Amino acid sequence: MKKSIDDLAVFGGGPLLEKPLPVGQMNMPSWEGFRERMQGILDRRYYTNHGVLAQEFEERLCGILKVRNAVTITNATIGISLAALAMGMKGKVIVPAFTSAATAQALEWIGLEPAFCDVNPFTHAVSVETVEAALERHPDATGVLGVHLWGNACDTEGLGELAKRRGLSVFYDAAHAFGCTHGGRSVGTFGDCEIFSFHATKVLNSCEGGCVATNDDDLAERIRNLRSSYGRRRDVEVPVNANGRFSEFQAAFGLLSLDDFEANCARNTETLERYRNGLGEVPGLRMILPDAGERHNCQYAVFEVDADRFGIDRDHLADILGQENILARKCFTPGLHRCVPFSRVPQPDMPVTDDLCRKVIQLPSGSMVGPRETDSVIGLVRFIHENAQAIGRKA
Ligand code: T4K
Repeated sequence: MKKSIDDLAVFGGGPLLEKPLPVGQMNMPSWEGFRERMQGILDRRYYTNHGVLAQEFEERLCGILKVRNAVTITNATIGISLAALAMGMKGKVIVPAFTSAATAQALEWIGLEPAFCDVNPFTHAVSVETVEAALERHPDATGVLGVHLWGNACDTEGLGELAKRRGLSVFYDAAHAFGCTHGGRSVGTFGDCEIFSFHATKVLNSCEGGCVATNDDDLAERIRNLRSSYGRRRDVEVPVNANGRFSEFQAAFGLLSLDDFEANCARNTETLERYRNGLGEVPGLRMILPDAGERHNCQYAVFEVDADRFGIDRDHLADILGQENILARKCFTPGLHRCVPFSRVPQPDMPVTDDLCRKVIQLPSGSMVGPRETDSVIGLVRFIHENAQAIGRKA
């Protein structure tokens, strides 16, 4: 650990860690399991088109999510696009400005207009109030795409009631929330459908990949028909044909990742607990905790940095950590209302989103982050806080 601020890499010292420590899960299967699954694919000479592994994966997903249909898709971005197409959405869709660019861009790709709303400062997610405020600006909106940020579900009851009252469709970007519950009920069963991501940085990893979960059989069938001519159960009419196929290689990786899922969640839970014990009381840091009493994948270690109380601002903190090979992520900067192509038209103020874009930092977690690495990050963040004034003077 650093003895003085002169030891910080940002001032010319050696980095704390030898190799970069990324944010994200990076859960990899065992070589033996991988080889066995790959051999099966080569033996069958069947690589894609909703093969036996994709079918097995979908069945297991349905069991875990407690949902009738889990339609696997190339990735979550394509999943959102195909789901919205299959739902027959038109015109404007209310979507939070504080989320991954993929959420809104998936709508833009299919000609829908993302109409941004602000988020709740405590949960970072959309709420009935923030959606209602956006509906005042966009009374012609036809639907709401909520995002279960950091694995904590939105107020699905409130949003469901609002949607019913206003005749809106509601669906959810659940890219962060695989294996989580809300009120004891599995995420994957809310709204018209929910879309998960199985990117390498997510707790369930099929390299790239995702699925659309829904209890609406007709909607699922339209998504299957959109996804590919293979894997359909019934032939139903869809507006255009797409390719959102999920390959056997993705399914193999996903199945192996499912085998490790419980252990990965347990490790994540320990890491978050360690961060909470080590950083929970540091002035100017607020940790975003998993919702109490819910099942949670605990995949994200997310904090808000209050520059005045912590001593330096989030950007400076991320820069110092980066030089020490701790790759913290500044989420999701800038807000989507300030990003091209959306910023080309006048956008309303999103004060909470703008504030979070200045404050929110994601610290490393996942399979590359054991107790030793977590303690290194904690020790360094505490050191930076304790020496913030001196660092500020020297910078
Ligand atoms: N909705 C939400 C709310 C989302 O957060 C996302 C994606 C989506 C929708 C769309 O889901 P997908 O269409 O991707 O299924 C990353 C991820 O690519 C993306 O999945 C994620 N959210 C987004 C927030 O972050 P990048 O491009 O900034 O990260 P990337 O891929 O460069 O990886 C981050 C770090 O991990 C790097 O330091 C390198 C390291 N890494 C990455 C990969 C892929 C590895 O060490 N090994 C690897 O295999 O977007």
